[in-house]
Amino acid sequence: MAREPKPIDELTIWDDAKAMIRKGRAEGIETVHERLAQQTPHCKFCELGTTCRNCTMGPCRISEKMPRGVCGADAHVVVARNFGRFIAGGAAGHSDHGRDLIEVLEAIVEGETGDYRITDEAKLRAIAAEVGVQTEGRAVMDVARDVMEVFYGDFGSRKKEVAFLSRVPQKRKDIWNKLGMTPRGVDREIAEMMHRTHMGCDNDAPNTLIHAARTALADGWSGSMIGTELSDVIFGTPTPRMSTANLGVIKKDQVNILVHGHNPVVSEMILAAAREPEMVAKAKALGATGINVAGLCCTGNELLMRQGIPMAGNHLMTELAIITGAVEAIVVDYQCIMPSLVQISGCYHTKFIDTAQKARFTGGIHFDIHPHNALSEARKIVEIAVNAFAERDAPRVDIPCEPVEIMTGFSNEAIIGALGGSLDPLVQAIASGEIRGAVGIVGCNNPKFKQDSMNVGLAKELIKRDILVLATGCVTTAAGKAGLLVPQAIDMAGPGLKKVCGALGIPPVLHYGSCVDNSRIMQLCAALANALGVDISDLPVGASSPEWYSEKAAAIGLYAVASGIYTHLGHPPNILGSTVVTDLAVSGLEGLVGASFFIEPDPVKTAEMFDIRIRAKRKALGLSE
Ligand code: SF4
Ligand code: MSK
Repeated sequence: MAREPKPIDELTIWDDAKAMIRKGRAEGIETVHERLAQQTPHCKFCELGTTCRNCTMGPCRISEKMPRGVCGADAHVVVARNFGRFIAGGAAGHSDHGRDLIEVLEAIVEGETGDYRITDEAKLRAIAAEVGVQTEGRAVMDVARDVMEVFYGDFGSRKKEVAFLSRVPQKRKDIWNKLGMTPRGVDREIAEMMHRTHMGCDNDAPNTLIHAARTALADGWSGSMIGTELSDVIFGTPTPRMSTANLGVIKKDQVNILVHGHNPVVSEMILAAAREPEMVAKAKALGATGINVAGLCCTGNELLMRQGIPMAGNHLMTELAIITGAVEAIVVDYQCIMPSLVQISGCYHTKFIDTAQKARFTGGIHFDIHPHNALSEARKIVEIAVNAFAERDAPRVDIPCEPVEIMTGFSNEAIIGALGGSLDPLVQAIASGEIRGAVGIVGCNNPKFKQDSMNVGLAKELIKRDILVLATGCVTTAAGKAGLLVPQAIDMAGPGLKKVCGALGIPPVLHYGSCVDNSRIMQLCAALANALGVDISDLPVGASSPEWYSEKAAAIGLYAVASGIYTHLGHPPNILGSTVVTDLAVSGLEGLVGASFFIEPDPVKTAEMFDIRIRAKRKALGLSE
């Protein structure tokens, strides 16, 4: 029997969220929390990962009484196959996002768009040199064309390794080569995972997991990394700037447009159109004081990092933002967009607008956006939003709080700039113990957790221990709302971190970008390891996805581990039905790649685990613990 939804106080740590869940319930609007209650308890076989529907001799459920599927597959094979496909899904999402940026670069190079351009030529030339493209004395478009070809090549089958492995320490590459884990091509590894998990192929769980790691590495060191780097080239490399966050960024007197999804290609155009004086004049003619473009999830992070737009919320705030009754349009690209947003938009005057052929929503208004028509289509979208302002039902508007300040825009280039041009001061701060280590806290919300309790709780516990936190994805908004993304947050940090961040005028939790921008963290770790002449697994660093939900987050976790980074998850993926797979994930991988996962739902205990790990890594490097 379905369960009753939990009391509101148990669902989230945020007052703005509580107010909107309450308003939604009063107005008869169902959200993720009600639907989770309806779906609980979940299927036990699926939770354990022991159900298989990879062929029509099944579907099969593996248990003590029924230890093998119709084909003979046991629990280990079934769990490994399911996990492998889960990882392939995540890698496909990030990497297809990366490919879309290559297509925009191609449109620029071929002169097929005037809406996009190369904004950061220096970065283009820098990455060209890293992937073996000649730059000296060459015109920018010639360099861009060759970079485009190299990156398209990363998606194919002709390479021995993807291009950005040029960044990886040789010791790490040797490990991958020995294990057969070197990512050769993004689409190749994903396709091979689908092949291996067909009935009658890879029936050895550890072998399937090695390929899962290779698939994830193709995501982290290619698909995602290309997404990040080309976004910087096209839209500009982020630099530190101030902005605001929480539902209070939605303005009562303005046309509010929320951009949601992951890829900045469309949302940058929406912002550009909304800033055009003619469009603002139209909004004013209808009684609004302006047009406010605010972000949700990672498209929000992308525009926040580069343009400083305000951030309305993370994953579990997306439905609640509409319930304010003050959103004229929600414009989406792809990934993490709950289909329920269409229904909730329909309860208000909100227009739900989808923009990607590969992410259509029944009931949404569709615009087919491509590089050649992006800005003109964006203008039509903004006009729809402006006109919707006249349909707003004023008595139903409730914006529950005032926004809080945040600092954003921490790319590696910005960090190196702030450090005076090299990583040396960071290396010295780590060596002296002022910064004892660093942990990337990344990923999502999941209604199975009290929203952001782990995301925020862990960040606070780590900075207290002089461990620098780099945040991406939906953790960024959580950290911002908790006051951790402003320089004054050093008051919550330990003495060493307080000193270093205070001197630089930066927060102890750095907003490092969107989900694909975890590649920035990987690049930083590789650069630190290269600077010290060690492997990534030797560094006093860690990664965590406390409240993760998505296939993409699992792929991120796996490429972090395979890169040598000890990685925490707040709850396990659906693998517990196999001791072989579970043991490999939480311990066996340590012997193979020098890192493993650990699962822990408590933020204090998690921080303690990281502390122990960082102490051990520091000691092995000959540093004070
Ligand atoms: Fe069952 Fe094997 Fe078919 Fe899976 S592949 S559904 S375990 S028969
Ligand atoms: S949006 S993958 S809920 S971080 Fe990147 Fe947030 Fe997780 Fe989506």
